[in-house]
Amino acid sequence: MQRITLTEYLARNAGEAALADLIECIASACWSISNLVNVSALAGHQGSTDEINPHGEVQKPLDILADEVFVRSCSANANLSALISEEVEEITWVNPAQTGAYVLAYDPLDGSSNLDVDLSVGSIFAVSKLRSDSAEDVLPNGRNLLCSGYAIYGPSTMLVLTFGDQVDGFTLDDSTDSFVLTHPNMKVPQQACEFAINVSRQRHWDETIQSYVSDCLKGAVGPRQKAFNMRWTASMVADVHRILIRGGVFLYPIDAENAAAGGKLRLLYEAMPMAMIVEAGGGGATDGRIPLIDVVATTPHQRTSVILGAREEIDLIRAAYS
Ligand code: P6P
Repeated sequence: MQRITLTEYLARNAGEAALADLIECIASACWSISNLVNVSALAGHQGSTDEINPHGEVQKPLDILADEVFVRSCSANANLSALISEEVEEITWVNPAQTGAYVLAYDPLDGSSNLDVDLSVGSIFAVSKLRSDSAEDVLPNGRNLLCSGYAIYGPSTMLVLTFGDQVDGFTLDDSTDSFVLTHPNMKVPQQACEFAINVSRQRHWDETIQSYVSDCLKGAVGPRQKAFNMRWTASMVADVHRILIRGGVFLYPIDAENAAAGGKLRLLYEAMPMAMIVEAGGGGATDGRIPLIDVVATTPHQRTSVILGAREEIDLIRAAYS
């Protein structure tokens, strides 16, 4: 396969030079975070801090450092107006609100509870444009996202991107410190034989999820007439990446325990970017009722039910809900 770097790829596919520049800034942030993750135990960056994030979760040292890396790397982009970070309550304005300027919603280090046990973690991001000069218009609309992507910090560091029509994966080449196209045109297999859900929450699920998972567990003699495997890594990036590589379905539904908060996962910097990616890869993504990219954001840290992956599974679950 011809060696195509991220820079060469962006020159052909990003459309606007300013967008290509912002994605290069994001890639640079992910490269820095990859290095921080690799040496976290050596640098004393494991364990927890005394800080609490906007969701009442105890912050890991690298949650804070990764957010600082994103701000430092991306604020240099003159076309960027606002940052919406999982780790910061308020929206950060790095330039005045102006029509056409970029808004970056991101989770700087997703799944950080996996850091101390050396499992894969990641960063998730979505780029949109301000629709007016009004700061009130800052919350992205899923149908207008310009670019979504994630970095996964695992045995290799990868950057996976979409502009909406296809999904392309890049692997960090440590010998040149550049991202190289290794997974062009990633597709979610239409049929699944693997589901990802935190089964310890089973007693809180609604009837639809209870019966969906129960039918999967009945295997070849059950209504699905095939055996299912199960995976749960407690790192959305790792679960979604696996689904893009070998298929499956990921579920973090709203349930009786998290319903008051609106669910567990956050819309703007977890659900929506992953929904754009999975849909661009031929899969589906829903909150159970409507496509996730149609869920309207009213607050920066809004939560949602997330069900995404193989198109066949999503259609089945949506039909069951309706
Ligand atoms: P639980 C990580 O904290 C995260 O936001 C996602 O990456 C992951 O899918 C989920 O929460 C894990 O949640 O309840 O299984 O710990």
